[in-house]
Amino acid sequence: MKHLKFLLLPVIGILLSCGSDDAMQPILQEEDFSTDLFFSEYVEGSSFNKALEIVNLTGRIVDLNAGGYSIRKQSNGTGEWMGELLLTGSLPHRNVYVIGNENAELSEIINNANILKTGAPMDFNGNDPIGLFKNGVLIDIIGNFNDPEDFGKDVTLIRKYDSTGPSEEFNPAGWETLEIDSVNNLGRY
Ligand SMILES: [Ca+2]
Ligand SMILES: [Ca+2]
Repeated sequence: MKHLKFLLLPVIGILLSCGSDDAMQPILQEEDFSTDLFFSEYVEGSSFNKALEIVNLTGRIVDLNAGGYSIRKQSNGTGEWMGELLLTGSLPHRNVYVIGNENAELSEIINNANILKTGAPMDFNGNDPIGLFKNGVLIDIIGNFNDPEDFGKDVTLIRKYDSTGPSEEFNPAGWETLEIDSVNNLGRY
């Protein structure tokens, strides 16, 4: 026993010094987390092949229902935000959440979807701004509010990896454009 005590004391001393040393803490925060969820992908494909993807880089599990997250669109870039779709379920850090049009023909959309929806807001066709809302407040947007011009027709848009947070202003330079019906990136980030 005497030997054991002798051996343990230095170990306990090291543990105590680590616990009280604030310099040890930043190791857990090396990653730059985003302030909130944001859109990571937009699929405006042929027929009903339409999908949206949201990524969680916040560093925590997000309860979508409790957080009051929803999707809306501004039909043809005019009028009020409409077609609210409430999001449900929990989204772990580094995971994505896919919303698909229920009538999509591409299996990648159907199989990767967390929610399938017919009609608004999943009936966008290139000139309908799409908003991510939190408790009714816009936090991220694809397209230009109050602008009826096409911004995303017959394309897949992928958020570039240097875009690391939500934005209330659409910045086309922050998105990579892929050809129509590109769905290989859906369901992953
Ligand atoms: Ca439209
Ligand atoms: Ca993706």
